[in-house]
Amino acid sequence: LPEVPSARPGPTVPVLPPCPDSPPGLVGRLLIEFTSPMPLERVQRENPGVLMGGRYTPPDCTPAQTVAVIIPFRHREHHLRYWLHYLHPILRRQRLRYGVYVINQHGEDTFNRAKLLNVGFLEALKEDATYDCFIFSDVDLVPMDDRNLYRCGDQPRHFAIAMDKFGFRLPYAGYFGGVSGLSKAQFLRINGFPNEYWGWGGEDDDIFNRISLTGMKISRPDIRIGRYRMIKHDRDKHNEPNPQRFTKIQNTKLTMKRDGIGSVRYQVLEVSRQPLFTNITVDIGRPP
Ligand code: UDH
Repeated sequence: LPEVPSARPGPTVPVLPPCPDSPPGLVGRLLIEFTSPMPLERVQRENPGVLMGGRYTPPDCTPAQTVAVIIPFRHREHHLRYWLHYLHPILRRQRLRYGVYVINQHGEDTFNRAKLLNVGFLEALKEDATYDCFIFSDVDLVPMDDRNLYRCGDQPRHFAIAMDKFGFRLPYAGYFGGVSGLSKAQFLRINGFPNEYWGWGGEDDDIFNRISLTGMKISRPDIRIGRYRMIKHDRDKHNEPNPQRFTKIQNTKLTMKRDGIGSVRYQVLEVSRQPLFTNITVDIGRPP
């Protein structure tokens, strides 16, 4: 009888099935409150599957995307603990492969949210070149429903559409603030975000303009699902409303070509991998 060559046994690599479009373990509406104290040790204990730097990969399936969650930050440690407490379990149930990046503005000069988000995009990619979806989230916003999936789609996504502080409604049709998501390609197509909005306001409208001007449309969840609680706070120091914002948002078409991810200048002062997130402290300069 002819001898049939036997297949050589090699190392077995378990091949996990693709993660389902609708994750089976979601619970829907969530009870969100910010009254009980939230020590970081407790949040760590609750999330043993989250690796150093705030990285997570589902154990039972292969996600289609790798998601970098980018948080603009300064002096909000107390909010960050609630955010981590609520978001890690939600993102795990959503079967995401993700990492959490806190982009911490160094010093006490005027805050610049959009520039920090640009820094987050570049620095996350330096950590892991496979990131292909970027979710930009304020530190004080927690979704009230885990069916609001933190993923990217074929259009830029606005997640925080029904916040408690706006009576669970969109405040105006072009609102794109709070929590948004763009694929890497969508982000690059709009030249990233503006670097020249110092202080509070306008940068989210500029981003909305960039998206419209490049022929894309905002995608949003159902209004019953895109609900958020915001942690109540007073206005921060050094983030006063920017009086230039009204004129600046008239000029996005002219400014977006020169001001964006292609022109962002900054200096990273420290990258530190914490148990539940990666902290990147950055000097982004000050307004001219
Ligand atoms: N942020 C910081 N530190 C700051 C300023 C802003 O971390 O000093 C970040 C943080 O992620 C925050 C986001 O930027 O969620 C947006 O800033 P914001 O929360 O100040 O903006 P929002 O529109 O509030 O939510 C404006 C001040 C409202 C004062 C209302 C008083 N009742």
